[in-house]
Amino acid sequence: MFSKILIANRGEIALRIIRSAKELGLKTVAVYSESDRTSLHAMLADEKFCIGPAKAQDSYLNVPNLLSVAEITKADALHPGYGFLAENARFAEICETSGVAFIGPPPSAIRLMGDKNRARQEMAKAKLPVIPGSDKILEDAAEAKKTALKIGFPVILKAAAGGGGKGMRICRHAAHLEEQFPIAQNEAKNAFGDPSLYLEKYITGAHHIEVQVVGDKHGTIMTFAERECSVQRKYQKVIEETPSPFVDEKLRRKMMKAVEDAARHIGYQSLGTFEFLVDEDKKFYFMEANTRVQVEHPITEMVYGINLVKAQIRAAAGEKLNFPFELLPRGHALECRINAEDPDTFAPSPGRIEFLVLPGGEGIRVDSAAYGGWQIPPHYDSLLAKIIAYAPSRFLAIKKMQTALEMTTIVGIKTNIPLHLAVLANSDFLEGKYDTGFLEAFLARKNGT
Ligand code: MV4
Repeated sequence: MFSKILIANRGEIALRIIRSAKELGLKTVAVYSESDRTSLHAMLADEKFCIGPAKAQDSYLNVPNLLSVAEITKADALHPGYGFLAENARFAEICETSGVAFIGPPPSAIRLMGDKNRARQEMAKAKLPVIPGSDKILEDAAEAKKTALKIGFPVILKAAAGGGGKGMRICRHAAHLEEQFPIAQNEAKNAFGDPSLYLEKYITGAHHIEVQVVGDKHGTIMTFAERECSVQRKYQKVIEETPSPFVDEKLRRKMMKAVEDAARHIGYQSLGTFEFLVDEDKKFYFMEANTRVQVEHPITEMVYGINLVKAQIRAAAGEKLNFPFELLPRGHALECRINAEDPDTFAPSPGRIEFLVLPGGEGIRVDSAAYGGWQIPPHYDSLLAKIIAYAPSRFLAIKKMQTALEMTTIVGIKTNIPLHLAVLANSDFLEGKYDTGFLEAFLARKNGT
């Protein structure tokens, strides 16, 4: 096992990692930017180092500074969390060659999955169903049109270097596609430094369903029951739940087995998430795989009664994955992402938290780095807290979440709690009848458009 972990992140995920490291008996090193001096992650680690100015490019993404801190503190491992450098294959390589274990999959796996088009081709070879589309990078608009006419409209243009919805374009007919192609190419080049685009059939009314996997260095692969992530706005997840009200036992087994086989095919190690679209006929299609811990991992932890970050650290240290009980999901878990934002306009709402009361009690888990009196810096994402509710049934988990949200008090900034309460009171949501089109339609109705 390692002796000291450097946490190359901030916010709730940094605390999440510090907690797990402490439970494993490991020392922790926090890094923080000049605007994060008063952040909890810096206060709760055993050691802390300022690594640069507020801008992430100068601090949390500053590789030389991170490696200097690892060297000074003699940290033998680095946990990247999510975002920042978590899916940077080059960074993972640099860590390894500097003698610091990167807590994540091997650089080759990060690189493969980071190229969304290559990942798609490789997963098709591993017998995962993929969405019909181009089998290579599209050279120009004419080639895109030819491919689209073959598979039929609507289609979606995706950036090979993108992922998570960034730089995507839905095109409903040929003229639209020809017009959007150069714009999307330019956008991809500006955002990711790579203009490469591929194309897929656009699936309407689908569910966004993902399967958690964890692998060790001895060839053990474990998969977990799905997370339903269809409640999204602008490709940002808002509410996640497990199990999905849409997935039956037969589909669940099929998806878990398919992911297990695919992960084994590429020799996957560490935590990972395979994202799928599931259509109305319950056919599932691989979309992309994430090679990091995800924001929504706690709902899986709740229904399985395990700690995925501890498993991730132990696997990175070369331990064989074993749990002292059979891994079977029980009950139902929901996560609401509480953002510091205006619930109507979605504009970020940084500022000072004047007064804070977070919920608690049996079955409620709160992952947050917020505290009363904390000044939220405006430089980072707006995730303020994750409220996770666990109960024996979906109905009871929703009731518990509603109660928790009502008993939360955040003064000084705006949050999206009113939006969560409105969704949880919606009859379609309560009946479990929602897909990827749900939130957009819900918001349009709410605003009377
Ligand atoms: C799609 C899709 C339909 N067809 N691809 C969004 C996030 C990224 N991981 C992939 N995403 C999607 N890709 C094809 N071929 C639907 C989504 C999607 C979505 C689209 C519109 C509104 C909400 C959505 C929520 C989840 C996924």
